[in-house]
Amino acid sequence: MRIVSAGQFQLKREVDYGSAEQNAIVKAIVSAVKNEGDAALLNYTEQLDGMKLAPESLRVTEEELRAAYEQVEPSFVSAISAAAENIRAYHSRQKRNSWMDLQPDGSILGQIIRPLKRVGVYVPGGKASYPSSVLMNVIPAQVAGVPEIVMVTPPATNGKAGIDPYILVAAAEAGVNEIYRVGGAQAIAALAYGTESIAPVDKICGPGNIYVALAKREVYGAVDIDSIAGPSEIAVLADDSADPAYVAADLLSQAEHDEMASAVLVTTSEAFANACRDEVQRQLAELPRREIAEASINSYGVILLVDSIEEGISVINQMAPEHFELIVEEPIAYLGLIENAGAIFLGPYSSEPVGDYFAGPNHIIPTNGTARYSSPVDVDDFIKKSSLIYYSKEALLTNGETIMELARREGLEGHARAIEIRMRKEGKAGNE
Ligand code: HSO
Ligand code: ZN
Repeated sequence: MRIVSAGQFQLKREVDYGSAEQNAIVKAIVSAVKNEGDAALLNYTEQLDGMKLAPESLRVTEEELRAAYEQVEPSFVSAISAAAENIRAYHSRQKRNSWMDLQPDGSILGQIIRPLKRVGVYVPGGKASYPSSVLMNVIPAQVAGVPEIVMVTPPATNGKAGIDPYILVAAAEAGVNEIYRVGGAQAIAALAYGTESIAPVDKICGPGNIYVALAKREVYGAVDIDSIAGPSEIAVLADDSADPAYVAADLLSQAEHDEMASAVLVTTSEAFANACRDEVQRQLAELPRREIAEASINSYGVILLVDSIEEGISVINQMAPEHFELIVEEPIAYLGLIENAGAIFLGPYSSEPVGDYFAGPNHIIPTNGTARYSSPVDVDDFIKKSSLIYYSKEALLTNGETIMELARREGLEGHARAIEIRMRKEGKAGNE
């Protein structure tokens, strides 16, 4: 890991918009499924996933779910259910209530909160097919009150025939209502437009490969989509009270996700910087996913030296990292200074995987600097709001002239007259 002074550092990775060819393929798949429904969906599933399915076999049955429970260790079932419970408890705190305010003039203003009716969650079939991410997408929707949560996933996970039983168990524990064995752009199109076998949804979320990402962009507007997550990022700000072995382990925990993941250490101590750098090398040598982690550390790993913790936080605020660990003597004292970070982990025991799996907050968090203006996935992503206006006669008569003034300023006489006709009737005509 390079050690540099904080001044010259800039982390920006390109977002992948796909090649012209990939975009063309996705457009063709999406429009075929939109126009031909199941026929195209099954065709692409045979062509691209090598699985010939009948429409009746698209949906995963209760029996298959029960069988999945037999195929996983009981310790996994209890771990995933404990995690689900924490995630549910945390997200329950985010629930919003509808509200109504009764005004003195008898009118009522309010906001009505409703869950989306039907949500689709995409679960990829490759290396990054994580049961924990199933929980993180599904539970907020469920807590929001979404009655129909649909999961789609390719008919084979990780090259093995069938859907990974760990994914199925996570889906069942999270409370998914329907599961279909379809993946890729064709699955996204089916969710967006519906087919004979899959009813259309209101929103699609969940990670996927470039074809899935492009398909989500393609169908956006017909449905809502989540934001497209980039490679994982961790930034640690530590002083020399921290244990270099802990910090190195945390940096590697994200580096192992992806060759393009980024792990950054910011520190006030040169001795600590050296110790961490050496420790990263030592631990890398022993890591099963060494190749990925090493590529990430070599390209995007860096140690930045700063003069003070305050300066370190200002570097962090500029980066707006997905995950930020603050491991200094009194981390709470600095909390007020942290402006841009998707998730904040304080102190030596809040290692990032605690958040990835278990504590309760969501692990789908804005990347690539977007924590400057956006937030982790939460219950709000699965609700919509309606404004409510009930104006009493008194309220209209009191405010009618003002409303007409604004309407006429905009040259919208029809608007003004809609008010005026009521004022007249009540004997309060405006300027004749
Ligand atoms: N750290 C990842 C989430 C994850 N970690 C899933 C383990 N499994 C999000 O950046
Ligand atoms: Zn992770």
